[in-house]
Amino acid sequence: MEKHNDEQKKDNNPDEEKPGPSSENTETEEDTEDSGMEKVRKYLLQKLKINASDSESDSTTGVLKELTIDGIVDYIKQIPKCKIITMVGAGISTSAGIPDFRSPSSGLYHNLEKYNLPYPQAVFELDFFKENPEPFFTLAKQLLPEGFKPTPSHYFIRLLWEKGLLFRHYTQNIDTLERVAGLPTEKLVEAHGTFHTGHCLKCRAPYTLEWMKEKVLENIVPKCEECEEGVVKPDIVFFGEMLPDRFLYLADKDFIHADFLIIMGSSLLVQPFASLVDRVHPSCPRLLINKEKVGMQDRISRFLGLRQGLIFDAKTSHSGRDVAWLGDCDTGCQLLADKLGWGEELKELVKREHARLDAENLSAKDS
Ligand code: CNA
Repeated sequence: MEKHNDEQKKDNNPDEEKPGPSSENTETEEDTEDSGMEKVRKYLLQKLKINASDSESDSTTGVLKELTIDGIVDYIKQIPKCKIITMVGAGISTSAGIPDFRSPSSGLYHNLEKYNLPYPQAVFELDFFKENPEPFFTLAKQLLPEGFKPTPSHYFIRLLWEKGLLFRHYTQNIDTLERVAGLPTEKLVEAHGTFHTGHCLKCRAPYTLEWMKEKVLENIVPKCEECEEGVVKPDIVFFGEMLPDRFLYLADKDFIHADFLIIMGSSLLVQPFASLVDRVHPSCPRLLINKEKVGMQDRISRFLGLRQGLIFDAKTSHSGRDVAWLGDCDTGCQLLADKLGWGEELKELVKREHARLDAENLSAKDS
């Protein structure tokens, strides 16, 4: 299989031989402009102390037969025990009834006006929360995992695990739906924390989701019963807080070993999560399943030839490895499952698990 992209190498290789004197006469205006730009590019790489190995010059692409879902399905099928990492955001939970942040009109940020915030993000900022926790808890009612059922996208990820293909699942979501869908905790990295547990901000006393739910659903700001002073905050990561150690440790270890990366339902706007797409090997194909294209390489990275961001405009599989499938996550996952020969299995799994959760919810209400 062709792994090297010689054309790209030639374009980006800073050590490339310069044309000799004999070629000088034939140099066109365009060539002069190109070599001028190349000089600027090299100068900037040097100034910014960017290592050649961070640039695209050593990239090895061309592992997909075609830059389509079919190309991806072929690729997964041909690698025994393909190690797949999934990276997701709020978009995989919207069909469960949980709004995302940024979708126009339905996203949470769009609907925050009533909370009189200085700016929408303040609701998830630690300093603001310490002063004024009420807007967060009012909003938390919409996000709390109360009666929400995982979506076909969640069960697709579970199916990847059951097939022995899921290397790790990285989620920005705090709704715990991966746990409800039955993903084992060792496969799960909750990058932005979770509602599953909470702690008092003053004395760090731990609290369960059930305890927190009771308060939030009754519109009470949860106060610590130990120190009787601190507010109890769910263990979700606010702006201004460190990400969980598990995320930092595993992200460093996992990504370079992945054979394939799937990104779903995220705007890829929150760092450092978004830049995980760059941690896989340069030859690792990446599939985005989302309503819109996101996480694309910016113009400066492109100019400098840096391997940063997704590149969907490659014309051939020889020069690219990224595929964008635009649409609803659940539909995209079902399509992928169909093409992998697991379509009926996925439908059955969703049906069975939803029936089980409905029965559980019913008996919880009765008791
Ligand atoms: P976001 O910034 O709101 O982006 C969501 C992305 O998903 C957008 O690109 C949408 O176009 C896309 N999208 C929405 N619905 C679908 C769908 N059905 N099919 C395909 N694509 C869809 O959310 P991110 O996750 O990127 O932002 C990170 C924040 C959001 C994290 O810190 C989360 O904690 C936070 N968040 C989590 C939840 C949750 O846990 N369910 C809900 C809302 C926000």
